[in-house]
Amino acid sequence: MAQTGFIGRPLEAASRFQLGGIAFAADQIKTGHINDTYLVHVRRSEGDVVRKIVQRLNPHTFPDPAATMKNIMRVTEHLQAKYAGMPDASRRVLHYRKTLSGDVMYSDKGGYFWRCCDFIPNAVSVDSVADTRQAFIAAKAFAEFQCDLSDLPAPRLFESMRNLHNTSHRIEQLYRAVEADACNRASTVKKELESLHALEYLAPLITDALSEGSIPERVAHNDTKISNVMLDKHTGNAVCILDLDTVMPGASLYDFGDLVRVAVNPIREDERDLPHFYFRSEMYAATRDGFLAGFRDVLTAKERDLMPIAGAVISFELGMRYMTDYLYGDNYFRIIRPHQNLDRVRALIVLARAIARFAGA
Ligand code: GN1
Ligand code: MG
Repeated sequence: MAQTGFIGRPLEAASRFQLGGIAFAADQIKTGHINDTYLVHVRRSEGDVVRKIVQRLNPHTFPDPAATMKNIMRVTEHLQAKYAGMPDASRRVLHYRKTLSGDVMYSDKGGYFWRCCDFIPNAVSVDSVADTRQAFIAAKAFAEFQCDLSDLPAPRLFESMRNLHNTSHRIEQLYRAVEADACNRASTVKKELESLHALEYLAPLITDALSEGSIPERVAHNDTKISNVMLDKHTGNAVCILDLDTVMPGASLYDFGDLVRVAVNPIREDERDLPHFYFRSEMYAATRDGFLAGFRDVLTAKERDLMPIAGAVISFELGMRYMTDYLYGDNYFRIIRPHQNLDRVRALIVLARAIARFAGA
């Protein structure tokens, strides 16, 4: 599976970290739309082989990698201290490695930033939710993640991606993209734009509650798709939360909404055969129960009230983000075929409508 075209760079980057051996092979991991991720094999001086995850940050998404990485180090060190002495402590949270000069990132000749963390053994990551047990486990794990960070000492985390879940701001961005019409695509997506327009009433539901203070600000993960939780290979239980770039101040409902977006959807994010879509209500119930179990009694009544609609808000928002990217020519989200972003938009419109209908909104 080694990607020879890519192999030089991750190995070169890995060699800049304190790994106790020589990195000799790299495989690209192709999940994720933003960063470039590699599994690197390292032969240690003792003769055994260990695995590391080496990642190149996308500088367009994360314009201040040092601040993003500072957040990640604060979060992981907080969790490492919390889990110390517990069973499986070394797998429960990511451990980042320092460079030979003691930094948390290596900057290559092209100005790209790289980081390196330990590989989590005997665990798997899945792209879709197989059953209600898995939905429950993932939701509980992300809720516990938020809870375990609720006592993170000041200062407030840096906003590594401002307005990531500011849904009204996403509408403005979409309008600007339509106006710019950089690739002459706007006239071809009129129907989809109208469908998105009809969903705009969803935009203020979470962000306004947050800015008015009727729901609390919490440290949120902000990207809670199921592939971002590692599951134990044998038991299926949650082991470790991944993809910490967007961990920053947010709302419990951003994370819950994104969990619902993935769990209730039986088809792929970019599915073209939309008649196969149906709303998986049992997955919604399992996600809700897992999230409530992970939060125990911490969620406020207002947060609980907004839970049913949160998945529609996040699906609509992501639909607008994909549409914006499509109109500008597919520069943000990685695509592997033409019009993939538009297919994602169409699937998300169907999904947002179905969740809104379910929530009675
Ligand atoms: C992106 O690259 P990945 O898969 O971690 C995006 C999320 C979207 C997700 C949709 C930083 O996440 O916000 O929900 O795609 N991450 C960023 O699959 O924009
Ligand atoms: Mg992500």
